Amino acid sequence: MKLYSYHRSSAAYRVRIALNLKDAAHTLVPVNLLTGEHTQAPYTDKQPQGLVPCLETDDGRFLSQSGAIIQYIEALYPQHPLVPTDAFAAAEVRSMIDLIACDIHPLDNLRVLKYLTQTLNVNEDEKMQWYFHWINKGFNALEGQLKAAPYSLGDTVSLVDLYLIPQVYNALRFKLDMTPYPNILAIYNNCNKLPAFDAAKPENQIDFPKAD
Ligand SMILES: N[C@@H](CCC(=O)N[C@@H](CS)C(=O)NCC(=O)O)C(=O)O
Repeated sequence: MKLYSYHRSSAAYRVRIALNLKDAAHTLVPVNLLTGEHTQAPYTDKQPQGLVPCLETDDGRFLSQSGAIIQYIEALYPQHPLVPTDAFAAAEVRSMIDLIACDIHPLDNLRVLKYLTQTLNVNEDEKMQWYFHWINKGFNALEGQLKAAPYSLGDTVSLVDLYLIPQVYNALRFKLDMTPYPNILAIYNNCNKLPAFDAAKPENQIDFPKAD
């Protein structure tokens, strides 16, 4: 399998963690979001939305959307399941990952922040106000739902951790005050002690800029 990835992409970061946790053989192919490589062919022939990540399967098929890609990886590698078998617990996982993937991530995504500044002429301060508003709303709701002992659902790493850790990484990069979120921060620190999470970090990717 090949994963088309960008070091700082939260959506690609989720998939990188899944591939590492499952010990799935794969190659990472960097796509440069800063030069706009993702918005042009040949990348858009693989991912028509012009977003990362995209997975190329061993038989040459392409799959978009991090959630769908993780679902495929989970089906290929069912060992160490990322979702509990209990119906309610599985739905709770879905509820928490949707909170991150649908209600935080798209609002604070690069293309949305760029649209605010470049098309709507929002200034840098207002852009950051927007960013913090949506991430705080999401983290406030999530903080109380997490078990934080040591991972999002308790003793076992789950899909929630795969979505949470990249979102926290992004928040820390933008210097979000994490004081109101001790559970979220504890889970972040605990997950990052695991090799699968560590190897998936932006700074451990081959396309991470040397000067950063
Ligand atoms: N729902 C998509 C989101 C993908 C997405 O938004 N990717 C971002 C990086 S995290 C991207 O490619 N952004 C390019 C841009 O904003 O121009 C998924 O989960 O795969």
